[in-house]
Amino acid sequence: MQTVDTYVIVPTYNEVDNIDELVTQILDLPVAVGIIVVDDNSPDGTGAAADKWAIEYPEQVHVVHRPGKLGLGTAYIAGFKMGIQVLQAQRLMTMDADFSHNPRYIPAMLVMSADKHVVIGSRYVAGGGSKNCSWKRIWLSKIANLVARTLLGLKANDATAGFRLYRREVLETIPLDQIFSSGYSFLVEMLFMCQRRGWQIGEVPIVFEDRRKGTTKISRQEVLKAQYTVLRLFWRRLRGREPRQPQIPVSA
Ligand SMILES: Nc1nc2c(ncn2[C@@H]2O[C@H](COP(=O)(O)OP(=O)(O)OP(=O)(O)O)[C@@H](O)[C@H]2O)c(=O)[nH]1
Ligand SMILES: [Mg+2]
Repeated sequence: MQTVDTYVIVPTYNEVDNIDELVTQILDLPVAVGIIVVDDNSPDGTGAAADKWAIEYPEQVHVVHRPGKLGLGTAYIAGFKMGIQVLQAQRLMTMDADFSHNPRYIPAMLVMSADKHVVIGSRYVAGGGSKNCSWKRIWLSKIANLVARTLLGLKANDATAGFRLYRREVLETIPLDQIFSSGYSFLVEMLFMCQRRGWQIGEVPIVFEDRRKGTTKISRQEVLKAQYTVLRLFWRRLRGREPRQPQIPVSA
């Protein structure tokens, strides 16, 4: 078996209907990737379902258990720490558990990571798109992207996507414990930090599909919190608190 140096972080909260199929599909990919499930003590038993995979595939599947719902952003951070400090990962990916992010795009994202430090699975580049999403969901995403790109100067076309790959050296420069957002706006804050530090960002087209099973965790409160995060980062940008570094060349 190939040694695993890339792990996909999958934050879960009540994803018992999705987790088995997702782990199966990731392990079946023609590339060697491991999985770090970060479960927030899901009442539906997702954590226990993930544990069964970790027992069967101790090299590839790892589970971080947290005591309660602590937010998407902090779940990613817990996964990054596990990947960097414990598993010595060279690349860490993030994706949702609900099949909105199809694992079939992982190989193409890995290929692009040879030339880019951060790779986004993107709805808004040629070949990408959204399937079966309500107009409300599509507009929420489009407006969030427009605002983040305009106020923060983000260059990526899909700045709010949760399907990403970060090379290890990128994560080593980001002060994870200082990230302000605990929820969905973590994604915007993280991208802002990566871009300002000069890391090169690429996008692979993906078709985002609305979740088939389970329920959304995005609340009105999350949307408000995201607006606050963007304004806070905009203020930091205006005050020159996050100086723009020159682009860093990509090494092999
Ligand atoms: N560990 C953890 N996972 C979370 C938390 N909130 C959301 N998630 C997971 O993060 C991923 C994205 O959440 P979703 O509810 O699907 O949000 P979304 O994809 O933006 O919204 P939908 O389009 O409605 O599915 C899913 O795998 C969730 O189970 C949380 O507080 N803790
Ligand atoms: Mg989802």
